[in-house]
Amino acid sequence: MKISDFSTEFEKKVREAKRQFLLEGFAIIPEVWNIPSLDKVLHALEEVIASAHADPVKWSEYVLWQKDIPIAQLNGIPESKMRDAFSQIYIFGDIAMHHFELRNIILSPYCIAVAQHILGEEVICHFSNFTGRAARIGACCQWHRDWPNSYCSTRDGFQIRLMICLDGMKSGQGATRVIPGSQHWDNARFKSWQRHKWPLEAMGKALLCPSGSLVVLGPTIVHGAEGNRSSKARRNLIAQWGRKRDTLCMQSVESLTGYIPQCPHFFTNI
Ligand SMILES: O=C(O)CCC(=O)C(=O)O
Repeated sequence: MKISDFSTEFEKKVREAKRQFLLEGFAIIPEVWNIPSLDKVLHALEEVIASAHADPVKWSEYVLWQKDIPIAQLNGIPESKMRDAFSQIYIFGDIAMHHFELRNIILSPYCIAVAQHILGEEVICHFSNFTGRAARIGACCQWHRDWPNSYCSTRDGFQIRLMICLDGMKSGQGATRVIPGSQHWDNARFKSWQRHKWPLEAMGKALLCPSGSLVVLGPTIVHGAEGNRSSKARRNLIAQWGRKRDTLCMQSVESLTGYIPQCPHFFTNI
């Protein structure tokens, strides 16, 4: 796909996303993929998830189960559903490595174009994962910033997370929440705010979007995610991208670490 193959509607959405990102530290690009085109991706994801359930020991290097996260993240799940909650996948690391359909969507021209337009120059992929929030028993994720972090950080903080929202995110479905304005806080302000342990549901703004949307999170926007209490799963594929020229610190190298797109998809900066 060349840049000339993008629809004007997509180009308009990406330009709008950059405007939103510069102002708010995050952006929502609705309906980048249509539902039929997500079918094969969901099918691939279900296949990979089924393999992990069938042989957890074999997949232990990649999978973080809900049984292994702090119990507070499962608050609100009834005792009778805890066993089931424990057996859900929270994060599946290096997800692009496990199926070509997953790699294809994570490295799709849409994602590359968004990463390049937002970061404003040649980009490099850092890592990918699947973040799951199962229907009714999906865990929450506490308030945090993505930069700096001990798993994978650029030295100077020029990095973004792209979340492909396969099921969309509705209220009560484990939507990501952000604290507007927090991208400008210095670290001391963030740390003192974090000490209050603010509840997730009551604070900030939920990033609601339909299936097939792409959410962009900047490095310092404070965010978390509600537990999923709805009857629909909330499955996101996440990739972190940075500028090609930046120094990267990584705990372990993934299959997409260092991937540089061969075909640039720049939009002019108008
Ligand atoms: O799953 C989410 O909604 C948020 C993911 C997240 O916090 C992250 O990738 O840093």
